[in-house]
Parts: sequence; structure tokens; C-alpha cells
Amino acid sequence: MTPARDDRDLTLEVSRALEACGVSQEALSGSRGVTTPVTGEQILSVEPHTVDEVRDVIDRAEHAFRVWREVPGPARGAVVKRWGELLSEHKSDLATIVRAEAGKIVSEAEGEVQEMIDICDFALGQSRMLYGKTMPSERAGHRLMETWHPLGVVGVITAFNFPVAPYAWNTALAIVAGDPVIWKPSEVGVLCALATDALLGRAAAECGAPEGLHHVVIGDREAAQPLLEDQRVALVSATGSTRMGRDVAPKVAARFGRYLLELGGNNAAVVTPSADLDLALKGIAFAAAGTAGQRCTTMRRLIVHESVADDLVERLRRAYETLAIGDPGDEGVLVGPLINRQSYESMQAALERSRMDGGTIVTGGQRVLADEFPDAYYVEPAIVRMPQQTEVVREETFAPILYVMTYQDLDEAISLHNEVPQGLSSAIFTSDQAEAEIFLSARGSDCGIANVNIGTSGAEIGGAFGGEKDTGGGRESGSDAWKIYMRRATNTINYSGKLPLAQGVEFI
Ligand code: UN1
Repeated sequence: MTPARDDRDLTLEVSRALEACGVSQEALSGSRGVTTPVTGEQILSVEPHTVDEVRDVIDRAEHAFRVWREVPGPARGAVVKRWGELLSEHKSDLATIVRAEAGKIVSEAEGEVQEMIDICDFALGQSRMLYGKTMPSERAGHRLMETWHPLGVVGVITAFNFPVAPYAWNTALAIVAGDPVIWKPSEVGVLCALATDALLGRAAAECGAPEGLHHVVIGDREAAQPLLEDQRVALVSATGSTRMGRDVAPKVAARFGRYLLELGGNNAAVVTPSADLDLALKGIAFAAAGTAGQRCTTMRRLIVHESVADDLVERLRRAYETLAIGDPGDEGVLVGPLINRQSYESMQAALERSRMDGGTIVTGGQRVLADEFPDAYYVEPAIVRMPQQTEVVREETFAPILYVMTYQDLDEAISLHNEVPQGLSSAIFTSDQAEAEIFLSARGSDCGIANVNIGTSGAEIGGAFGGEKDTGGGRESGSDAWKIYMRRATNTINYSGKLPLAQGVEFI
């Protein structure tokens, strides 16, 4: 339970939660202030790392790799098992820090920690299933097979809006795969990183893992550069904007490193005439207005059949006007703050552009609670009806704006849907099986995630998460995403006593 507002001191709450997770006092005093989007005020401070310190961290991680790669997979799994237990024990502590630093409401902050616990369970199972295939050799007396080996040091770069779960998706799998991890969190997210890392540190120490298996690097873009440039960082997994991905990918590719990118989304739902509108309404409201529109999976576009558009938009308008906006620690609040002033200004600029393009604001867009929180940015989620899918609609504005467009036939809806640069998540609301199948088929949604009768956000960890086009093409979390953290060796073993060459080639 969160204390009532008047008794609440966010700095105290966060300090206690950090201490409970095992973060030392020394880590919490430095030259860089940490502010909370809840009030816009500074709550604590940290000390950034220098580039030389980051290089030293890479040395230590590389050293740990040499030990960790020889520990059997199931024994590596013990670390994530223990990490998952500690995360369960400290779920509410970590959620408090997520709420303070990212401004998420309590249930979403706890939900994010739950994703971490879930991926630890998943990775523990995976630690016994790092399967390679055995293929029939074309030669008698030969065996053809593959073995998955640890890859090397993994660099993980994360964004402010999901300060802990994507780190855990990467790290739980990297650890069972045999790889040390260096984490460069967003500058808005460092307290979450310190707490998460402290819990992992306890798990690693209790399981006798080598020193140097996990690190946090605090700093701005500069601090991440050695991770991009150093040959010893075998994989860079980065979550953030498409602009960030355009910086990361060429640098890592230039040294033939691997990268896994999870970048912007511009996710849409198609609502067909047969849709259950009550269900659609709930799915749309959570995906579009939840997390104050700051998920990469947030629904930003609604493509509605013209016969149901007026009815659906009117119902959405009424639902939006009941959403409680405010301090995310307050009971009943569903929409917390935007992360900062810049985010608020981007939202206002996008709304202005949409108006100039002929759009009509159906509801929302206004700043609220400015008297109570002059340095924080709370906004009413907005719905904008657009005559066309103009340039502003094709861009990802990281704020709660839902653009609504109409269509006449499904092919037109799918073209509109796919005519944006991003390709993360998508949904169709329909009761017509053929429409659902078409949307999921090769000529349907071009996204990495395509859902039926469910919103675009809130994916479970068991599936592979990521998307196409400007979203960067990476897949992390469940399914077979573990493979990117390992290298595959193909082995041919000859027990025939002769040396037949493949493809029937004759030599000496
Ligand atoms: C993100 O916004 O970067 O599907 C990740 C979801 C969450 C993950 C979002 N499970 O909305």
C-alpha cells in the first residue's frame, strides 16, 4: 500500500526501497541529480562513470566471460533462479523505484517487475534447453550436428519508459547463455538500475558466480560509446528511439559485432464492423492512454470502419473523460505524468501539426495539475480525428495521442496500417474469422507483433518481442530469442575410418 499523499515523502520511500534492495549509500551521492517526473523535483543523486571506467568494466567483464563460459548451462541457471526469487521478495521495493523514476502507476510498476520474475523463470528452464540440432549427414559413418556456445560480453542499453523489464529480458537469457552483461540504463532510470543490479549481485554472489558478471555504467551517450566500439562487446542490445538505433547499428556493424534493436513503434488497431465494441473500447483505452502513452507498444493510430467510427469515438471520448490523472502513487489514478517538459512540448507540437493538417481534437491534450506540480507534466490523453494519415501521424510522438482514421474496405485498412516507417505492434478487433486471418497473414500486418481482439501493448514474456522496419528488426524475451546470446558451431564428426568428401568430390 502506498501511504496517503500528505504522509508521502518520495525521497524517503525511494531511499528505503533502495536500501532494502541492497544499494549502498555511497552509490547515492554524486554530481548528477536524479529527478522524479511525479513532482519534477530532485530526489537523490548519483555519480556518472568516466569513459576510462567503462573501458575498465569491459576488461573485467571479458575476464569473467572466460570463467563463466565453462560453467554448465544448468548451473548458470541457478543465478537467474535466485535472482527471480529476490525480485519476487522485493517486488514492491523495485516497483516503488519504478513509480518514482518512470512515473508509472502502482499496478503497472509492479507489472513491469513481474515481467522480470517471469523471464527469470523462463530463462531457468531455458538453461536446460540450449538445444542444438542433429542433422542426417549425407555421408555414411558421419554425424552432423550443431552446438551452441556462449557468445561473449553483452552490452544492454535501456530506455526510461521501461527501466527494468527489457534489461531483465536480455540479462536473464544472457546469463544462462554464458555471457557477462554491461548495462547502460537511460539517465532517467539509474536508481532502478542500481536496485536491480544490487539484487542480481546478491544472487550471483550466493551462487558463486565470478566477479565481473554484471555491471552498471551510469552516464550519457558518451558512456555508451566504448560498448559500441569495443570488439570485445560481442552483442549490443539497445532499446530506445529510432534515432538512437541509427547511431548504434552502424558503429557495431563496422566491427562486425552483433546488435539487437528494439526501437520506435507507431502501433495501430483496425476496428472492423463486426468488432465487439465494448471489448475494443477497453483494449484501446489501456493501449492508447495507459502509461501516459509512453510504451513503445502504445496504440497511436486507430483505423476504424466508417460505419462504426462515430459510435466508437464517442464511447472512447466518454471513457477518456473518466480517466483519473495524477500522482501515480494515488489510489485510483490510471494516468501518471509525462517524463519531462520536452515530452510535453513534443506532444503539444504534434497536436498543433495535426490541427494544421485538418485534424479535430475530440478530447484531451491539455496540461493538468500545473498548480499542484509546477515542475511536472501531467496531460489529458488526447483523441484526434484525422482526415488522412499525414506526416505527423506517421511519426512516433512519445505521448498519449490517438489518431483516428476511417476506412471502407479491409485492403485499404491494411495499406493505411502498413504505410508508416515503424513496424512493432498491431491489432485487429473483429468477430469475422477471415478478417482476422487476413490481418495475420503475409499480406496483413507487417509488424513483429500482430494481435486479434487485444490491444497493441502488454505483451507476455513468452513470445519473441520486437518489430520490423524502423523498429530495428530485433527480437528479445521469449520463444527462441536466446539464440542471439550464443554462437552456433556446426560440427561434422567422421567415424567411418575413410575420408569421403561431401558433394561427391574426388581428391587424393
Ligand atoms: C517497451 O515499451 O519498451 O508489451 C516495452 C508491452 C510490455 C513491454 C513494453 N510488455 O507493452
